[in-house]
Amino acid sequence: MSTPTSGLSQRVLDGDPRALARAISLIEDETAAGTELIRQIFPRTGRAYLIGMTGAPGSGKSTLVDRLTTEIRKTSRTVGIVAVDPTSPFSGGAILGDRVRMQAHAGDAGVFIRSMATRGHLGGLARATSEVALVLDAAGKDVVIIETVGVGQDEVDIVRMADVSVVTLVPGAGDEVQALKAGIMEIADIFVVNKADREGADRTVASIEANLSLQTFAPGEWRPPTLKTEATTGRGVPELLEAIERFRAHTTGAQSARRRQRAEYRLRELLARRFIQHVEQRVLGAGELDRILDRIAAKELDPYTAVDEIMKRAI
Ligand SMILES: Nc1nc2c(ncn2[C@@H]2O[C@H](COP(=O)(O)OP(=O)(O)OP(=O)(O)O)[C@@H](O)[C@H]2O)c(=O)[nH]1
Ligand SMILES: [Mg+2]
Repeated sequence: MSTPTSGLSQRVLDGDPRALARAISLIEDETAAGTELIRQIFPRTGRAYLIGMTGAPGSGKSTLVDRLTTEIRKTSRTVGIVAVDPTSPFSGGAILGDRVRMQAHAGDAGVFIRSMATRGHLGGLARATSEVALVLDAAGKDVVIIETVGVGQDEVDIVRMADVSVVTLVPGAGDEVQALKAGIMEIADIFVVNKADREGADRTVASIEANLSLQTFAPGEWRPPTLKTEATTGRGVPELLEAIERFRAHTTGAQSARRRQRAEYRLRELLARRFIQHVEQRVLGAGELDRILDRIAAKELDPYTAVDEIMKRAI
């Protein structure tokens, strides 16, 4: 193929870090070249193991990801990291912070780190993140870690796309267990109480366990373990990697179903987006959407009737 990205795709497949950075920017900016790139690399994806790491802001996710990466590198496997920067629209502090915290791997060619701002991805952050994960996968990274703050639906969707979801809490977070999005609690495959050097770690573990005991697990079904870590010193991190490996072994049979689910989610999301784009660009006339909205606001039109009419014209 002689599309402009094919050279780039090849360099991505070769694992060239500059090409990776460029490819990720194309995806982040939602360009046609980014889409073309995904098309080209897609057949070469599916080898990487995706670890989703989520939890409250400041709970130590980045520090933990850094330590976990060190642990994974001991087994010579390569690692790609995507840190989704939750807060700052201008990417200042948090991203800089991630860089500093993950500096241990700065000179390691087996590790690629990228931060992504949430800006510009309204509703599409999960898609952009999953596409970045595809790029790192295609580039041959054995493990891809996605770090995101567990605050919203987008984040739940991101972590749902991973092969394993790790949820991080901190001591004194008895209330936080309640406060954390129910969705996040439900998707956890492994719980981590980080900052275990602090007072109250055991109480937090107990409150997670109490929460888990309300659920029933079928015989042979995975019951999320709760581990204590101290990311700053690395204590408990080998055990975290062990738990991840245990989960992986336990779910090899179910992995393809989980990935199929992921593919379904992606397909539906993409289809919905394309359809809405089609309606906006080809079906509705200029300013028509606004006029429909005005009529809905004025209660002259209900949204169901509006959608029925648009559907009739679109199909
Ligand atoms: N005492 C203690 N501090 C920790 C531990 N792990 C991380 N920290 C500190 O907690 C702060 C936040 O750590 P980060 O790794 O940036 O946390 P994060 O969850 O990635 O933060 P955001 O991405 O901003 O949500 C830093 O100052 C870390 O040094 C720990 O085990 N014990
Ligand atoms: Mg972080």
